[in-house]
Parts: sequence; structure tokens; C-alpha cells
Amino acid sequence: MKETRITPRITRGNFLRVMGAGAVAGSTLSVLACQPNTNAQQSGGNGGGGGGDAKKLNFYNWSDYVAESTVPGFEKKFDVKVQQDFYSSNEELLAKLQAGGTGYDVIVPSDYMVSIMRKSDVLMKLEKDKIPNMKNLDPDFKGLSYDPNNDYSATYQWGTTGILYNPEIVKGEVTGWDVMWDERYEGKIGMLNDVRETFGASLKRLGYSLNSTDEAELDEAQDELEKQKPLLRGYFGSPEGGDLVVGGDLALAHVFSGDGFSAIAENDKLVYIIPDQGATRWTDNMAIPNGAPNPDLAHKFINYILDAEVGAELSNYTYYGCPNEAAFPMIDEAAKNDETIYPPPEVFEKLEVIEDLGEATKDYERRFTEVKSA
Ligand code: N2P
Repeated sequence: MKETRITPRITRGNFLRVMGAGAVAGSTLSVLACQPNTNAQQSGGNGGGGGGDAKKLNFYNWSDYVAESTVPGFEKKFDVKVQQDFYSSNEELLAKLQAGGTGYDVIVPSDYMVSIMRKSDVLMKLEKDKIPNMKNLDPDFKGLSYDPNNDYSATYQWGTTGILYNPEIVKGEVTGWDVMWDERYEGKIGMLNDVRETFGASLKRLGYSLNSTDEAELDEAQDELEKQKPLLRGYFGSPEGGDLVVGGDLALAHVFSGDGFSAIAENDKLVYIIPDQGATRWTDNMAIPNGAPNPDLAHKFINYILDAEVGAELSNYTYYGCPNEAAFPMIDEAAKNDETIYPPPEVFEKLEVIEDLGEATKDYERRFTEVKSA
């Protein structure tokens, strides 16, 4: 159930710009782990803190998550500038917002994080009359449990989290999560520096829900992550993991599907799989934080992304799932037929969406800190 992509995409270049590693086991990379993983892409902005420039949109997004044409198209259409900063996990995004004064206009949290952010009152209610293109979204991506009326969010892209590997190094058929614990690949395995994703992988490998709050199951998942840790090169952001597999430093990386596919576009021998035991299916969403300096432009941007043509270009570039029904006819055939982008029902049913676990979130965080500092 792999497959490669036909359309090559422009390479993402230097992984330093989005380095998201927390605890890195490999010595040569440990210095890089200290690099900040947000980085202004354009000069002239402060990535936050400034306010009110009607001609500037501050966009805080996951790395590698816009088409080449997306931002320039918006700048041209509205005669404005877009300042982009990047994050590599939902928790990093939340921490940044909770620290206050970030000055962002549009952010892109995943499902469970929209729920956490709504409860923490960090999101602005959308003025839906300013987003007529909301009608373009597939009904399957509207009214989801984390925001039943789309009062705070509009779907951006969706995808899965799985394993990218190099079959020239990894022997035999790879079907499940066990390979990420295989001693033969010691020092060549990278896991995501992402609490819910990495605990999720460990829980799914053990046959449990990735939303488990059962202490015994979580103890077991934590023990397994502690056993795995000496085998790891480190915990990375997803695009970095992909780049390290392309560069040959890693044999296996835990990645978001689109980052796997963009690595495959650079080396078509690489393979992305959705593990047999199941994995994460996530939905990312555009939202406007409270205190955004330019909410008017933020609404224009959200509406622009939901345009059919803009949406098609976005998904044709990112190789993520397209939630825009009006855009779907313009999605590349190769992508539409790729079962790792649009999984068949028997795979889809093994996927789980990360849920907001309320207080138990802290338990996950404490445990992940323990794993990383073990
Ligand atoms: C894009 C990251 C996708 C977001 N590089 C995962 N939720």
C-alpha cells in the first residue's frame, strides 16, 4: 500500500530552517537540536508582536505546507505581504500562543488542538459571512466534533502519520510499527518529536487506542518508548525526518504522509507505509487567534485558501488529502489513485483521530518528558 508520486516537487532544501528536534541521540545532530524551529521566511516582519499593518498577514503554519503559488498568489491578489513562521507540532503552536503577544493572524492547528484552543479561549470566532468559500468544503470536513458549527475553524488539509523507509537499508517487507524498534537499524531510526504522535505509535503497536487513558496501557507504551530510545538517532520534526532519510542518515522515519511523499519525490526508491496496526488520521484547520492584528485580512486569507483552484494547487503540491470538494476534480489523478493519500476503507477504518483528552493530556506530556530525559 505504498506508492510513489509521479509529480516531482521542488525540494525543500535545508532542514535547519525548521529543525524541530527535542532530544537527539546522535552526536552530530545534537547541536542542531538547539536551533529554534521557527524562522521568518521573509524579511520586513517580526513574526509577531507588531500589530495592525493592514497590508501584512502573519501566517504561522506547519513547515512545508503551502504550494509555491499559494502565498505569492494571495499577495498579488490583495496587494499585501505575508510573513510566514513555522512550527512542527501542535504543542509548540499552543505554547507560542499561550506565551502571548505572538501577533499571528492565521494558524493551522490539528483537530484535537482546535478543541484545546477553544477551551483555552485563544481562538477568535470566525465571521462566516466573510468566508463564502466555506461552501466549497466537503461536508465530511465540516461540523467535526472539535468544532461542530465551524465557528472557529475551516479545514486546511488532512493526512496520516506513518513510516518512511529506505528499502536499500531496511530488509524484508515492512508492514507495522515493530520495525521502529528493530535493533538492526540502531542509530538510523527517527521518531517524531511530538507527544501524541509518538505515544500514539507506541500504543497502536501494542494494539491499544492512541487515545488511551488507561494507566496500565500508558505504562506499557512508555516502557516500550524507553526501550526504543537507545535505538534512535533522535526525535525530529516531520520534514527533517524525511530529509534525513533522503540524505541516508536515517533508514526509517516517523513522518506525516506528505513529508513522506515529498521525500519519495526526491528518491523514488523510498517507501511510505501506513502501519498495519493502525495510525493517526488528522485534519488540520485554519483559525484566527484572539488578538490577531489583522483579522480582516485573516478572513480574506482563509476564504482564498478555500477557493477551488487555490485549494487544488495546494493539495497537488503538498500531496495531502484535499478537503475541498470544489477543488477535487482538479486534483492530480496520480494523487487520487494513491492509496496512501486516500486510503481504501479497510485501511481507513484502522486510522484513529487524536482526541482532546482533557486533564490526561498532562499525563502524556509528563510521560514523554520522562522518555526524552531517560
Ligand atoms: C506538514 C505537516 C502536516 C501537519 N509538513 C500534520 N498535522
